[in-house]
Amino acid sequence: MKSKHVLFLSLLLIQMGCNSSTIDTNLPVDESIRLNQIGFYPDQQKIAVILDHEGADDFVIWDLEKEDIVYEGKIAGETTKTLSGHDSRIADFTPFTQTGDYILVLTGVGKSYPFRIDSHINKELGKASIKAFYYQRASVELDKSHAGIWARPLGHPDDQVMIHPSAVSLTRKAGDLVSSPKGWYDAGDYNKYVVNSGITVGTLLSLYEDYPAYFQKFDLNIPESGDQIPDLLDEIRWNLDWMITMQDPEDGGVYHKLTTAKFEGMVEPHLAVSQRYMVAKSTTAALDFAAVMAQASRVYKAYFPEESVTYLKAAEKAWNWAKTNPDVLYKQNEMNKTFDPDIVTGTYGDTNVDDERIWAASELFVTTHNLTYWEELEEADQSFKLPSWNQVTWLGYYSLLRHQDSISLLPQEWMATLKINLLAAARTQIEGVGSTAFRNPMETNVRNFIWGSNSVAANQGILLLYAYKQSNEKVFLEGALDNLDYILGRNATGYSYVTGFGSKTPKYPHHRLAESRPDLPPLPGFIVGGPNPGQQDGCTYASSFADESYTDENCSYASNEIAINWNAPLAYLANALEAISQ
Ligand code: G3I
Ligand code: 9MR
Repeated sequence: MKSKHVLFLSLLLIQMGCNSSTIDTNLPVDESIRLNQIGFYPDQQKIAVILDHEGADDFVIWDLEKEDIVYEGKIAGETTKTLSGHDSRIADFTPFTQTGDYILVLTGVGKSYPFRIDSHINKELGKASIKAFYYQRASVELDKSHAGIWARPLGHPDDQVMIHPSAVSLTRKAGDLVSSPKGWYDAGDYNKYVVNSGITVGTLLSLYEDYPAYFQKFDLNIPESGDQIPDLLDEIRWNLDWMITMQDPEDGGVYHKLTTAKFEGMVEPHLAVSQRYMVAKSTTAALDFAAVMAQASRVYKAYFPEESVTYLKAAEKAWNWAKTNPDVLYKQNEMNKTFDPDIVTGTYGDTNVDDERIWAASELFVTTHNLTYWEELEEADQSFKLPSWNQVTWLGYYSLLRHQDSISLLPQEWMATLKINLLAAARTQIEGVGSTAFRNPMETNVRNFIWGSNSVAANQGILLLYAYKQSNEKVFLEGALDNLDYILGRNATGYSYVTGFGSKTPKYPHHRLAESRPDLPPLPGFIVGGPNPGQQDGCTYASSFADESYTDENCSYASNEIAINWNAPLAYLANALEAISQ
């Protein structure tokens, strides 16, 4: 240890009134200091939450390179209670703006995990959150040059997918084989579900549409890197190539999912070889498909004009199918009474298709300007609803707002209402944040803690970024940063919930790709589901409080699984913040 460092620690210990012989000069990390474990932008807010430790009021920021104190601060006086009853106070060091690597030292207590202040603080996270999709690719070998230690043989060619009796049509009998390769594995399991792919692709395409310039030079080191197309669009195409095969070419209907009958074991993809099935068409799948294909049609037009036409035709065909089949819901339990074999994998069942219809109509309208689609929207519910796989209204409305200049034929009043509702929801989102224990929109309502709650945090961040874009009010940008701070460590468990990003990160995610290779660190860049008091997996949790209902155990699919629809909003949040900060 450098002599200056020893001197600092000695001075600190004297200042703390401690006997240096009773304290190790390597101060321990104290987990009651909760902060973003990646770090902060120089000119933005920087706060840590300190739990308990009454009487410890002083803190310093210690520069790890200079080995020096660079900032001294006092913890704010007001105390808030966490859900489980801890006292929470705030250490605010926003005025400190110097780039570098630091720890926060709470005098007399201990130090925080390290963090960085940097004008590109979320760049690597942003990339990794999209590279994660490459790791989820089906039907392809991942080679060393792109996947490094996570290289693996080809799994799930999906060129012999069996038509399940629930999916029979005039031209496809039960037992027929069809080809439906590529796509991303949905989550910790290896199945592919159209509904969940829908919101995932929609969120990623919107990220591109919102910040196209940022993605022009954005190298993901994927096999397509170096071609004429932005890497983000190359990666999304891997899934679009699969999605388009989920449409029955005969009638335009879209199968709900491509799946094994039961979940596979915790084995590598090339060893997970059970028969895969095309299962039941559904209205939700058709409309989500229509929305995605309509959006893809305009996004890829400049790069692949022919595919752009194909995408739009596919979208219109799916839309028309949904028109004549408006309420074909996916009900797995009922289906299993009629058809063999039983299908017991993810359901993504949804009893309301109004939001899927709004999303599809919005995307089709933006792409075609055809007033038929506007007619579907004219009377539609315009109230704000945070996007999730079963609530996609605002994926469509975000698109309408993004393209408001090119769709000026819509009644101004109707568009104005959308904007008003967006801003009001964003304001509600940040209202009360100041009195929550972790200074976060998540904690303003205990109902935010559902299965996949971390994606609620990310989607809240997206809402706030749209509000920021529409209004330029900095308070919304700050709210979005609060959401990312929450995800990366300023929360009730002290985890940074993204694998490989931060000091205390998930090591045992419910993720077959990772669990089947326990010799390797978990694949990086994946956000886990997060606190979920439902605890439906029956694993052992250390706490039953909503915001602490998380366990870093392989068994915990209800709190520690990964999923594409959770990574997409993380990717949006991290990359949009980078794009905005450039
Ligand atoms: O709709 C009700 C709502 O009315 C109620 O207030 C709320 C209270 O918790 O529950 C809501 O239902 C929940 C539903 O998600 C919608 O959010 C269910 O309790 C909850 O069990 C359900 O969890 C879903 C889970 O599958 C089980 O079906 C998750 O959203 C969904 O992300 C997850 O997805 C799985 C796939 O099936 C398979 N692949 C992995 C993937 C991730 O775990
Ligand atoms: O591994 C499955 C995970 O991807 C799903 O999200 C979860 C809920 O549908 O189910 C997991 O599979 C479990 C199954 O439901 C019950 N038996 C144990 C399986 C995990 O080991």
